Amino acid sequence: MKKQLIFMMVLILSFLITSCGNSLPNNLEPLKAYENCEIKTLSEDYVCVWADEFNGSELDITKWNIEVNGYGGGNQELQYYKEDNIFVREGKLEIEGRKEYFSGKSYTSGRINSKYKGDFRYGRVEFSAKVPTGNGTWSAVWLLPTMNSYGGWPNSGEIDILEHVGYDPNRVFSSTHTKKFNHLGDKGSLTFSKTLYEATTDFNNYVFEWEPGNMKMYVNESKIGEFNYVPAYNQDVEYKDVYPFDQMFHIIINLAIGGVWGGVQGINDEIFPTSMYVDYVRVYQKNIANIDKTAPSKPEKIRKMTSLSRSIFWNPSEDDVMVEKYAVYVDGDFYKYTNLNQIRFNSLFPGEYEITIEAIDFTGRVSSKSDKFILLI
Ligand SMILES: [Ca+2]
Ligand SMILES: [Ca+2]
Repeated sequence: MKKQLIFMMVLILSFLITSCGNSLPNNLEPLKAYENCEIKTLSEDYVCVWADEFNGSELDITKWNIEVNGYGGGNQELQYYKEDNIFVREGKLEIEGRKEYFSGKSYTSGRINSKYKGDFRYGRVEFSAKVPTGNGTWSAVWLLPTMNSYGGWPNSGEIDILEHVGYDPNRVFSSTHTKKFNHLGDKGSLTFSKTLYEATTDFNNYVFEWEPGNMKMYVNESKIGEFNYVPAYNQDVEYKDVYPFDQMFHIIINLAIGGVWGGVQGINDEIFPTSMYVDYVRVYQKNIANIDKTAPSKPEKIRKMTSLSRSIFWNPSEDDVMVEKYAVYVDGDFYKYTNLNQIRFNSLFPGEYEITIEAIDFTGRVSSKSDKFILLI
């Protein structure tokens, strides 16, 4: 009897400790650092959640898929991607481009991706890479959407953290591709470049920081470019058409040969074999459960979009960490969540509606409701 009582008391006590220890509205837990990441935290904000230090003697296929094909990447590239062009040695990934006939192609090389093995939504990707030089190489470390929630390429987006072509050795490029802005469309992709004399001679540290509505690329701590969702400049489309970057993405590393960009100045066969190297890839995410303390600010300045019918946007709410989404209400009833500060009311009949909006952060904290906005459809 006494034993049972003590057991009960311990149970109640531990329940109390558990319920007091985490008072976040959505019970979000702190992140645990991935143990095989060489740098497990960056300040108190970021925790390493996925990494490959390339320390073994072969590619870790629990983290990567090896692509084998002669498809040309959709860019008329000339390589056949094979497994035996990919090495892990001396603590680094090496992808070797060769002048080698294989299955109808004149060159071979390698491409790996982390789909379903390293997929994430928001965070910070950091890697160290050295890329080859000489006409014909086209190196890239980039991201593609895991689920294509908004449709096939380019509608679900593409994020190129690092692209480099061998005929332009001292420059690195960062780009995004979307339905509205892509390299096959009349508006082109959105691209930044930076002069980097050491791109092909040294390992350089590349960083991609990704938050809702904002993405920044850096090399050696100096910014290459920044991509933001600005609805005022895109009043003709829903946010997903210019900024589908609110879903899971995964990493791709490849060395292409030739193609619509890499092959612009031809291919110098004298450069082969030649390799791109990656020392590590680390993915960090903000330890939101530990650092988020306050609710977002009230959504402000709701207004109608000028060229897209039945659509509104508003100023993004401020938060101490990040706003995850907005809850949109029509005549006081919940209508829909939207991840960025824009929505189209596809299912409303013509009429007059009273719209209110709340901002919600990743801990589930909710802002106060916006002022009412009268929408005429
Ligand atoms: Ca390494
Ligand atoms: Ca917050």
